[in-house]
Amino acid sequence: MDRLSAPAESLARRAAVLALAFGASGAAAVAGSFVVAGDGPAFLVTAVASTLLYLLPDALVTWGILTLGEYGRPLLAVAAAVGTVALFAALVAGVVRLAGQLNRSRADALFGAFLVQTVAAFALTVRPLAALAAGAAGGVTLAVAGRAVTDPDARTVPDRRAVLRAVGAAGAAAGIGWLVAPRAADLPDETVEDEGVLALLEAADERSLGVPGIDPLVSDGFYQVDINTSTPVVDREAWELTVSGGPTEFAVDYDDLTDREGEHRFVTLRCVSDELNGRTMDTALWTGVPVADLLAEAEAPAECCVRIEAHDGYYQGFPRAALERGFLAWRMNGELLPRGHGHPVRLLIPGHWGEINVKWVTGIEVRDEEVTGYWEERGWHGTGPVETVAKIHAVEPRGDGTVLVGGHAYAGTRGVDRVEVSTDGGETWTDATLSDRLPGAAPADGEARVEGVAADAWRMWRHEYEADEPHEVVARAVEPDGTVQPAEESDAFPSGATGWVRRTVEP
Ligand SMILES: Nc1nc2c(c(=O)[nH]1)N[C@H]1C(S)=C(S)[C@@H](COP(=O)(O)O)O[C@H]1N2
Ligand SMILES: [Mo]
Repeated sequence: MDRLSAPAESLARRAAVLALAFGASGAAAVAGSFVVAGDGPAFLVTAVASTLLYLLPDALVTWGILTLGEYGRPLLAVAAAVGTVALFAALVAGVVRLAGQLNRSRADALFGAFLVQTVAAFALTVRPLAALAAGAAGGVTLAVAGRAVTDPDARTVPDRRAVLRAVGAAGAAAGIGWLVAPRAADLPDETVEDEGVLALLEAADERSLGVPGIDPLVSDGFYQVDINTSTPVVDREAWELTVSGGPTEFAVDYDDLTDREGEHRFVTLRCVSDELNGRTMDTALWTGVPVADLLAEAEAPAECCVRIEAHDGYYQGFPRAALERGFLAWRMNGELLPRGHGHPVRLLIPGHWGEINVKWVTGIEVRDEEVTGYWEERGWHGTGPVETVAKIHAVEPRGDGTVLVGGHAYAGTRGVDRVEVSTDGGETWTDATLSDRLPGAAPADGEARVEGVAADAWRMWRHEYEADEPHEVVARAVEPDGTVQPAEESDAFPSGATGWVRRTVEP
């Protein structure tokens, strides 16, 4: 064997073994924090993901939202997990090296590793217990890896068993985490057999047009968009909504609110980041009370503007007039409002982009000047009324010379009166079949054009026609006053996508 290559080879081996052992220590720190924190805000990966989201340039976050869509969240989680393990591995590697340079003992090196991981975890999460668990798991993993890994004086190459022991320790921490980590308790099943709700859901079912591949009038799965890397868990017993800005501060708790007789409204939500033919638009039947009642009780002064606050640190500002037509909801399709959609109580603002429909709402403050919201500080303009859209989510050449197309159309509280379809790229137009309007309560000021009709809900459309050549199908919605959905195309950023949806059909 070549004499010269032997030391170089063992150096490389030593480096590789050390990297694996330190990596295992970093992974164990992550697992240790999971044991105590579970999938909550004290979990290291969640904290790193939130920090990343906070530090990343706004343009990059916006790009991520628009191009990654629903994959953005899991990708961020994976990147944060890898980054956290690497960070905590690098920290212990640095400490062990430093201990060697300072001629400290192995015990000092181990204690230093424990300390640096605990302090780093505390800095990221501000939770002492979860931070201690992270440092302890990381330190123990390093200790079991053996003398050759941590003894600053050791010149020997750690054997393969050192890595196996370290990986085993990290695996054990992960296993314990999987078994004992706290999980948010399921919401109690308090679905009430409310006749009003049942009748409305049945009406929605009956009025849905059967179009294969698209949701009925009440969405099967409601999209979720928020700034959180783990869904907030808010205890409804401790929850309170304060209304401030008036002579006296006013507060309601969950029982105060839900003891009131709730009304049921069908409301559609659409995120301002929704692409023209995107899928972040859905409809549910919500149970709650008008915000106007609460504002009156709180004797809120007649100022122009409001700032809304939420449990997750999210905030929004918009004109008070919009809030006056708003709704505070605690049920969704008859069930308790799910955690992901704002449990225990969320705000619904008719006809406006999703972002001001604040979930986990905790505060309403009346102000005498405009307030800038979370997304507006990041370049979006999403506090206003929605743009009109007719989506084309079903395109079905039937194979017998006919084609079925269909989708949902939404124009906020302006309402959809007709949907027109063109099968020649926009030359000629035909009226599509439209679902009957959904019934139910309307916003407080009677913005609904027709009494007893949901003022802020989408409609479904479908159209069947004959075609045997490839062609382009186009759809556009028309409002009751004759306003046609604008043809001019613009991107979702910053104030919502516009234009007509076009799809190529090959029968
Ligand atoms: N507290 C809070 N409320 C929030 C958000 C948030 O991040 N935090 N996101 C808003 C955005 S951008 C949208 S589009 C809607 C989405 O509501 P959903 O998740 O119930 O569909 O919630 C809004 N309310
Ligand atoms: Mo949104």
